[in-house]
Amino acid sequence: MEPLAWQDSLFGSDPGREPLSFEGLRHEPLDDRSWIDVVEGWLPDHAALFDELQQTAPWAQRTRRMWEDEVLEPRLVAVYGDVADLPPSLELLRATLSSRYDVAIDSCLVNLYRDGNDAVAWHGDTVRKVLDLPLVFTVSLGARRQFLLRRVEGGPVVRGYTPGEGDLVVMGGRTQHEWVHTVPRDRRASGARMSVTFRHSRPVGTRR
Ligand SMILES: O=C(O)CCC(=O)C(=O)O
Repeated sequence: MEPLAWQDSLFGSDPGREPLSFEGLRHEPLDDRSWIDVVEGWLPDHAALFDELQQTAPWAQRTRRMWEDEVLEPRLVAVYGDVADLPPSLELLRATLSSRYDVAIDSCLVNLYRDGNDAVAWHGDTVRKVLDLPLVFTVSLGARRQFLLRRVEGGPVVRGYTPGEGDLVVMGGRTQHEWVHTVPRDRRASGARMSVTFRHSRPVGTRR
């Protein structure tokens, strides 16, 4: 793959910052059943992981059925179905999040938004079909992009974030059932972004 550019912000990386610390965590309820946790700059050295994954991850562009047509998804994805195959850099993130949230994270999918034309449409994650209260963890690498939430039945955007540059966003409670999220197209995006997403298939609190 051609190297992808993303523009480091003047205030982005803070090399003095403790990596993978939850000290600055903000717990932000969406309502009384759903919530978002945010840790800005959770992975200060996000650029190194961006470069590593760009070169080594099993990238694919999937298709999606739209009426009669097969259309290409507007982003690349790399799926690690078996977490035993994770490279050490991703295993460290997985183990840290598993331990903090007391959950057996057992899959990892990385999205690559090559530029502002890449996006993901409004959706709730399919893990909601097997879990009542799923956690979905996202570590953002590279450029910032909008990440928006609205209620599943429709209506306006209720919450917006601009994750990138090592931020951690965790969706919890009933978020996948009662809310939907999107990363919309953005012609002003400053460059490429990756989202490293982690999911689990057994309830929280059943790690062993
Ligand atoms: O890139 C993001 O932050 C969201 C990714 C997402 O919605 C997904 O993988 O289902």
